[in-house]
Amino acid sequence: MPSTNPILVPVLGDQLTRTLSSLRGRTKDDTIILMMEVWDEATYVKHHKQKITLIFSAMRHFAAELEDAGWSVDYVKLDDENNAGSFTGEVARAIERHDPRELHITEASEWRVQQAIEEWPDKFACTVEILPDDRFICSQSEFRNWAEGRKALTMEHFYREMRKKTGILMDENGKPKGGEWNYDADNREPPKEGMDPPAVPDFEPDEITQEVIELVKDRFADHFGNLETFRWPVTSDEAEKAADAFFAQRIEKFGPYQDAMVHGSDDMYHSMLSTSINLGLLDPLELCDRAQAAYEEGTAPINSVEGFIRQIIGWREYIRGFYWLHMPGLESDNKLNARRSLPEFFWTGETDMRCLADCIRSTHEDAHAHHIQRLMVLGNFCLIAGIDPADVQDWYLAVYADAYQWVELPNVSGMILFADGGKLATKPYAASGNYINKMSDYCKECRYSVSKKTGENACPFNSLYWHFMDRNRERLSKNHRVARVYSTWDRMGDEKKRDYLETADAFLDSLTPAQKDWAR
Ligand code: FAD
Ligand code: DLZ
Ligand code: SF4
Repeated sequence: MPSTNPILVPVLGDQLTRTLSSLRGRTKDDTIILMMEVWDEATYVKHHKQKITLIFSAMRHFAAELEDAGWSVDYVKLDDENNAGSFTGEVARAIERHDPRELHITEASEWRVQQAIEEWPDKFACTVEILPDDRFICSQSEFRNWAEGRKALTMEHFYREMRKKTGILMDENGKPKGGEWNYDADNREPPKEGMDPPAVPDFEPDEITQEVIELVKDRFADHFGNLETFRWPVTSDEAEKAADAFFAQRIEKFGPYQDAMVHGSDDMYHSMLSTSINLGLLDPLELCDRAQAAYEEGTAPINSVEGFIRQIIGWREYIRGFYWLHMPGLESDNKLNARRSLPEFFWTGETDMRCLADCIRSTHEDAHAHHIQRLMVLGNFCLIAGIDPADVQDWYLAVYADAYQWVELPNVSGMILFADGGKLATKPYAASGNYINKMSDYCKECRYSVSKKTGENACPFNSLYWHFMDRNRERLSKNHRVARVYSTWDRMGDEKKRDYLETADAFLDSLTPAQKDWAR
């Protein structure tokens, strides 16, 4: 007699799609789907209030959709009596409740959680099957094979492989559509005076979201972030509407203004879809197909379409492959020996540096900042001020609604901090105030002067840049992409050099370190 006991399928907070590998092929009459709000996940860093709200609300909506479609869902709320507080503890309790014959789970996106799951076969009496997460285009083993034997893991090379694999933006002769693989050179326009990008759709919190907002206000009162402005899509229908708006109104200018920064604006022509993609509410390949269709229908130019597709099948896939290739270990890399604590102003926004204050404001209000704000303002500051990678990782992981360690860590450790010693980037993305001035409207109303190099009123990025170069000379001067910078430094007179270093030291001494318990 075949067992009539059910199959238990735990679905994690970022696995909210019916096409998930653990749900495919399951039948409604012998499956119990388990979803768990647990204290450990909500507090391993002190996530932004909007991030917790987004994940719990999206989980509750997904559970309701599954139930409406006839699935049995065992949903454990954070405040349920006896909630064990961890995935393993809750799965153990669910096994007691349902006595399943098997447990099927799609692998976790994060190493920490996957480690816990891998202990389940020994811990639990039922058979445990761990399935690959095939929502990604490139599997972990495919990325390992691609990386093997390569001296440098150049994203552009990986990206071209993904273009060939998917056929996206490829013509019938196997050549890139439009003639080029990459149109980045056309995508570096500074903001135009008076530009007015169409608004990103807002999704009013419904009853389910309101209930979660009350829970978060009550239980996570000391976490960073504003809840009044919560407007993220929490269902796949809402996420599709957000994607519709992007393809109808903003993709056309996505490319040229991808790197532009405007005070008061963290969306510009960006898609604002990362939260939905990472949760599973949107399929990344479908988005690329829609972008390609926009090019073919003539509603968006090739540089915008290729730029968007490169972020998804290039950067996003590369980052995920890179994470699994280098974990564990990436989280403790500190190859530039950066030891300074994160400044308090990262949590309060109280700094006279107008660019940083604006990026921290949007991070607080929206749990979002766009890529160049994360990379060239916040990230560049952390790099050249020598902030400890552990502090920076905790901050980025906590404050962004789209942050999971698999995507945050390679971006922080590899892309902004060079803490991995150059596994991801060929050189540190260090820049003076000049770059920010060129690509934004921040500087003209800043209390610091971007054209001043040294002294109290000089833009701190200018002196920090040289301080960074000087203190890392031994490590960086052998890098041929940086060597030229040292020739410039060496040509400066001793007095000028001393001015730079003293200005930077005075600025660094003025920073108040953050209270440690903000993040943890
Ligand atoms: P768009 O500009 O519209 O880009 C389209 C999509 O491309 C994004 O939705 C995202 O899915 C993908 N994408 C673009 N760049 C990257 C990248 N570098 N890595 C991975 N995916 C990318 N993205 C996250 O999803 N989660 C994070 O925790 C995260 N942390 C970051 C930390 C740092 C230091 C930096 C520099 C970047 C980080 N990013 C992260 C990447 C990027 O900044 C965000 O994906 C983007 O800002 C989200 O807004 P959007 O959806 O409007 O993106
Ligand atoms: C980020 C997060 C938070 C805040 N809370 C939960 C939760 O209570 N339950 C859950 O299933 N997932 C949560 N997540 C997301 C997880 O940390 C993440 O989805 C995966 O575990 C990735 O490995
Ligand atoms: Fe930022 Fe410097 Fe410009 Fe001020 S002057 S906004 S600190 S880059």
